[in-house]
Amino acid sequence: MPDCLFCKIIAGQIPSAKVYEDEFVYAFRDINPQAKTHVLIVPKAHIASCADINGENSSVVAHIFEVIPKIAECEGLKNGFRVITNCGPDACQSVKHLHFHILGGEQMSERMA
Ligand code: DGP
Repeated sequence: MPDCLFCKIIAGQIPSAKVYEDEFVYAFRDINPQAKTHVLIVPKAHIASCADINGENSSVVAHIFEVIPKIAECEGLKNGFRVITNCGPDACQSVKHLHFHILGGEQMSERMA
């Protein structure tokens, strides 16, 4: 998707701090961390948001959730972590490329909104 920030990061056109990469997904450090550890994991194929997951593309979401525990282990998140995806304006989704925030490395608030 030519005007998509995360597509440009995946393509290496915009630099990022890579944490993990395979054929289907790319993970990198959030530029504005909201916790001691804040990693974003995205599908390489452009999916705009959680609302656009369907039977054609959902296998990559399953793959993302297989990779997340590996990233958490590599990042030393032994005491737990939080996974969040923002979907649409009410949830303040700012980048229109499906992404999952992996947050941890410290005690987080019970509040999620
Ligand atoms: P969301 O608000 O859920 O759409 O999250 C988008 C996240 O993307 C936000 O936490 C900041 C991060 N972000 C935005 N631009 C860049 C960038 O150029 N590089 C990196 N590494 N992260 C970015």
